Amino acid sequence: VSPAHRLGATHPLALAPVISPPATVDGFVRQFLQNLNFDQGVALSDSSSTDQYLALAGTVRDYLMARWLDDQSRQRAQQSKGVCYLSAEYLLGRQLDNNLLASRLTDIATESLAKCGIDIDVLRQVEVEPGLGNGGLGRLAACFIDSLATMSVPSTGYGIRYEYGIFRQTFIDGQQVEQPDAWLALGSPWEFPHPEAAQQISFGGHTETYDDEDGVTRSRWIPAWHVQAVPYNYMVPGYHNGRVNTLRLWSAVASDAFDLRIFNSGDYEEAVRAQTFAENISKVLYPEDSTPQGKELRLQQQYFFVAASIGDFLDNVLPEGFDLSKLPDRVIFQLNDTHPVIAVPELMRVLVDERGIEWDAAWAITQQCFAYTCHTLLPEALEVWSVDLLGRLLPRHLEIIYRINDEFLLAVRERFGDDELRIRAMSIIGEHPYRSVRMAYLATVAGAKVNGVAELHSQLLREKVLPDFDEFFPGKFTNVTNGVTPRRFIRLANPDLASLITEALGAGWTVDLERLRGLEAFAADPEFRERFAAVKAHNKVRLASVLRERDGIEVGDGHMLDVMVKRLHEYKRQMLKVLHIVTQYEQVRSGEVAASDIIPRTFIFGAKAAPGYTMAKHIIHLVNAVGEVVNSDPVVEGRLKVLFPPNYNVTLAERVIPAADLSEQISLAGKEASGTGNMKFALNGALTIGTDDGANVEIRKLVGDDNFFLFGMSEPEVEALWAKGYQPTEYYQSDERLRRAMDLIASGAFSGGDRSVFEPIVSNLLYDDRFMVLADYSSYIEAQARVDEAYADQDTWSRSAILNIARSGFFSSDRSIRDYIERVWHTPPML
Ligand code: F58
Repeated sequence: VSPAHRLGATHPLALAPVISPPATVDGFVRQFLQNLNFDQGVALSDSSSTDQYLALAGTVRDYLMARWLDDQSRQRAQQSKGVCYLSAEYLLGRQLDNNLLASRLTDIATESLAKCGIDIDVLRQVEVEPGLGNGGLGRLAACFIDSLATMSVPSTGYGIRYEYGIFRQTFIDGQQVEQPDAWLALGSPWEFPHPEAAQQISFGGHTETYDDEDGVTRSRWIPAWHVQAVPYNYMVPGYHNGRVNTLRLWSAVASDAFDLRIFNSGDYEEAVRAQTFAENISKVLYPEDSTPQGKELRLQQQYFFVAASIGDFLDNVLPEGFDLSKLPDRVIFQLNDTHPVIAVPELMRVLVDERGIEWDAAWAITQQCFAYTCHTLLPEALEVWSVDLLGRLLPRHLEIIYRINDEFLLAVRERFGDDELRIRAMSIIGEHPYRSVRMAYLATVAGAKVNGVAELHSQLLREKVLPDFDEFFPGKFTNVTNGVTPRRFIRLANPDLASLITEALGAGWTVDLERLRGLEAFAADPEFRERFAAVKAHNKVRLASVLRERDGIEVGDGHMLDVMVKRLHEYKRQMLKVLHIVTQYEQVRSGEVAASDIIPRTFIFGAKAAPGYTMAKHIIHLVNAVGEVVNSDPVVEGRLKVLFPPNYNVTLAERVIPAADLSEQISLAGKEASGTGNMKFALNGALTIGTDDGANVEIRKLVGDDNFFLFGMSEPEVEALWAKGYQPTEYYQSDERLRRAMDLIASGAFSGGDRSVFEPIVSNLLYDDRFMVLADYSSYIEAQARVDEAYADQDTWSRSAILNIARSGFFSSDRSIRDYIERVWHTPPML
């Protein structure tokens, strides 16, 4: 009996499958006008661009709907294993073009709107991208759900529907000022709220013991307060495969029961305050990148979304009466960094306290249901929660964590003997500087697999960060090198390159990126190289017009585009780039180099600093200040330009990356876990100047040393220098170019003569320099000279650029997902 029959439906339409509108211009126009009139409530003649955009989005949704509904029931019905991707961040980027592309509607939509007198390009600009992530980690999650859908992996992405995403960055006098990102202000046409499917999430209170019917003493949680988690569903269409997966983001609202109790006590203001308190949980994305802040609200967010997601899976995805001992055959929860790791004790709590499963059996289930991806190596970035805070917010979970730890340490003792040092080192509970739960350790103990995000990172994770765990859990550690979706980052972002590739290789490369190998043969063809160069030149023109309109800034005509876009962090070493620029400028200013001898370059920066990260903000200020001086000093004859468009985001990335000639990936070796921007640039035919760090290592191996500008110390060399004792001043004293560049900054030349403005940067580099900027300076300057030399021969440069594309097919997120399936998830493909 079909579900419709079960309702007692008799009309043939009610019994038919959902019907998609006809995929024709007439069908599209009809649906669009219907949405404009009936959903937006306006006539075409009176409609604003926003109305039109919302109606267009609604129309694209309508075309995807039948498949989405179909896939949802299929995923519920099928008995095989699926992936629940748990991530606190999804940095999605704009949805319209992606969804048009996936559903093959781009041409029809363009023509249909033109017939209505509307330029679709204008509507594209209306969309505000959902910036529900900080940087690489959030963007990776977005690439992964695209690949999961494209590869028909039964899967759901779970996360948080932040009301405010990553802040909007503006500059005032060259300094970063943050503005709230009200991305929902104009309405959000891609989401489907389901308040009726809300999950109740509890917090606080205490635990108590009681004897169950069998006389066994058990613990239970008496929480103090609750909030409702309301799911908002987003379509995640696969590329040209008819699949539509779901991204489910949770939004917090006050629970009725809680309100009512307070209302009944007659305290109206308190009731409203309580509501605000509850809704704060999903109010704003934490803009900290790399160093977690340990704030209570953040732990609330983490628990809120994982408890809702696990509850949703158990209640709504599993069939009634499901035998939970079989849970590992049905689901793997992938933990995107430590942010969702509180899911581990939550699943234990549900299994033991709510479903009455005995501890050991529950633990055996739990250990097979989780896998953990680590995205960092910086020790200060490994998340810990104070026992105090965790115990206050989630007392039962703390008990569970203690028991997991006790049993784990017992097993460690059995294996390694009473080696107290080692036991202290491996304990999930840290003691210094305060008692805390080490979330990465908890994830490692609970996860069936633990992976790093590039070869080098995974190796260092095993050897340097968690060596005891590697020894204790043989086979648990693995690597899955990151990847990026070629749909968004080549096909959509670089349409001309995509056409050129398709012309050369046929259309299959968008879902089988290794086919780009076929371009190697074309790299030798002078005509193809010329056509590639024309595409690059055109992308520069497109970027120039975006920057002119967006920010009123001008890219230098005929310049090499040298781009460094990523979060601002000392380990990523934007300062090294600044020192290179200042060196070149100083050489012209002092007359050592004639301006006419400079290879014209425009340096483009894009970077947000965490609002509380003072040094990062100083560096942003310095970049802007250097730009202001260099760009207006006639001595450089316009041959050096420094541009820093504010508010770098996915939308801007899609314009900047295809236009770039040179990709700056210059972190201190051993610090950048992987990087994914590096992959996007290589795939768009930029050459990389980079250290042997993160996925740069793999990029260089694949593209070859002739097509990559390597510089700087290797990770072992970095270690050796630390061991020997690093003295940054030695480099300052012995390298004249470096000294002159630093002195120019210190002199106030970029701060109207005020020497105090950039003094914190200068003294930090001279007397601390944790990320060894000065040690790698000379090697970097020499590599940049090689870049200049190579760029002078445009034809050879194009050849290298094409080889970069041809040899980077490995970095598709489709390949990453295949690796996860093979090494971590072991999920069969969906029927
Ligand atoms: C990034 N991490 C890594 N963290 O830095 C980068 O090398 C890697 O390519 C990428 O993950 C994907 O694996 C990262 O973006 C964050 O943004 C966290 C946000 C929440 C607070 C802690 C940092």
